[in-house]
Amino acid sequence: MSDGTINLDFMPLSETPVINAIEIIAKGISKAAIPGTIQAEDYNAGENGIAYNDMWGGNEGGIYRRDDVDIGVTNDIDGGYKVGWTQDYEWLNYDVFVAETGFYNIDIRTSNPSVDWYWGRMKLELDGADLTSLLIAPLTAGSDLFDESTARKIPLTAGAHTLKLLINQGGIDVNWLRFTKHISFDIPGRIEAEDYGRDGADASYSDSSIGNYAGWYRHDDVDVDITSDVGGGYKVAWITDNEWLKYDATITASGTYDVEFRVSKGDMDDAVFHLERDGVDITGPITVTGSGTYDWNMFDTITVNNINLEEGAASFRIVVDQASLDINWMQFILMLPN
Ligand SMILES: [Ca+2]
Ligand SMILES: [Ca+2]
Ligand SMILES: [Ca+2]
Ligand SMILES: [Ca+2]
Repeated sequence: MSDGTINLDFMPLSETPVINAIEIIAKGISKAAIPGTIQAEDYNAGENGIAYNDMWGGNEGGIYRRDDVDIGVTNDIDGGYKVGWTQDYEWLNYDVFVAETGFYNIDIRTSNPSVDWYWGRMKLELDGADLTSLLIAPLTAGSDLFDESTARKIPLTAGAHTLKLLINQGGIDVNWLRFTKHISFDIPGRIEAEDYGRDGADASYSDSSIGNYAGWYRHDDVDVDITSDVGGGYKVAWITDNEWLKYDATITASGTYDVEFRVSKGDMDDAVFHLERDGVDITGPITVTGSGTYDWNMFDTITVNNINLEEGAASFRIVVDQASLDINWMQFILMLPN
């Protein structure tokens, strides 16, 4: 056995050796290492309601483990097994060990063949506290075709923890969860609007309404919603006058940049915002013309040219002077290196 210990306890010598007892000590699933990849099917050993929550008795797939969690074989990139046949509010617990306190990116590899792009909700909790708020499993063309949703820059403390994957809306299959160290938002590159800092109100953001109105992705006061824009993911929405969002990044190359902003403006009025680096306005006022479509998932890319950036650590702040608009991401493109 590679996964446990068998102790054979013999009686004292007699004419014929007799096996008195066979003790099998199951090692169980050892604590999963973070950073690292946790296979969905390697949830904790234990009873339904403690190690996991599964609505129907037995393993529908009949493979790999013999409790109530439903496990199937997958032909996904790394093969192996997946947790499938998921129902609303099922969950799986994982004992994990975080090597080092810091920020991590978390990728969850799922299939989601549902017909509506806003289905497939899940979230992660750590030691009973919300870790990611609601995440969306990207739509895939079949139940064995997978894609990843990513939560970026999640703070974790070193040591042993219990991680819970909660499936709020079933119908998805889960292959694995991957934890990697978050280094920095590198520029040139893209920063998702929803990945503003994690230092709280007045340090990383200013938001005039308590709580996340839509409840997706983050669990502070910024209002983060999902979007059907190209690439999907999340957007910051319900922005009001003078709200702002801050992003710590590393500029790896000095030069002249184009900065693209992916924004939507569903109503008739114009919106105005600007971008600051380390407290200095680097774009001047940027006007977003009202589309009058009242479809806040119709995004446009606005490009601001000739922004000079020196390399080094940078704190960017998007300040909305006149609301409202929704913001999906901003992208820094190096046009002319210094
Ligand atoms: Ca079951
Ligand atoms: Ca797996
Ligand atoms: Ca709010
Ligand atoms: Ca986004």
